[in-house]
Amino acid sequence: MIVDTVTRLPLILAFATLILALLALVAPLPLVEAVATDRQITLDARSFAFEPARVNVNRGDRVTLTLNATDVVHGVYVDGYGVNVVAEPGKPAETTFVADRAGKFRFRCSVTCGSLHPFMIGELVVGPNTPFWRAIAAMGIVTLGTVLTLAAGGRGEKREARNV
Ligand SMILES: [Cu+2]
Repeated sequence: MIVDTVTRLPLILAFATLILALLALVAPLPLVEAVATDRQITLDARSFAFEPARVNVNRGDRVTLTLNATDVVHGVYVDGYGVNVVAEPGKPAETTFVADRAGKFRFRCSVTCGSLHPFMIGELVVGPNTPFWRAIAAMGIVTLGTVLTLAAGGRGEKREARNV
């Protein structure tokens, strides 16, 4: 019985590794909310562009968006989030929201500011954040599991050789 367990150890370890790796990939992770941080994003708006035109945050982040109009009155409306803020030149305006949905969201000027106003757009990218760390965790578990499996296999063979 003991010998059985010893010879099966590599198989058991390999199986346990697989289960743990799968868990790391799919298990609900309460840490996600804890990792969320406060983000200060400053958008400079001028006719007819935002600077930066692309904003990256992670899901769960508390985003404080400061709009800075550099020439005329501009606004920023974030699709999908319903966030809208309007700033007069020299008077930055800010709003705070939680980026609770992952994906790409268009943001656009919400004040008709001139001929190219409809093209005054940018993109908010809310990254899911966790898949990267889950992949790293799964890889670590697989590596550790492989090392343990090989070590156990080696020991089992030695034991078998001694028994002969
Ligand atoms: Cu505008």
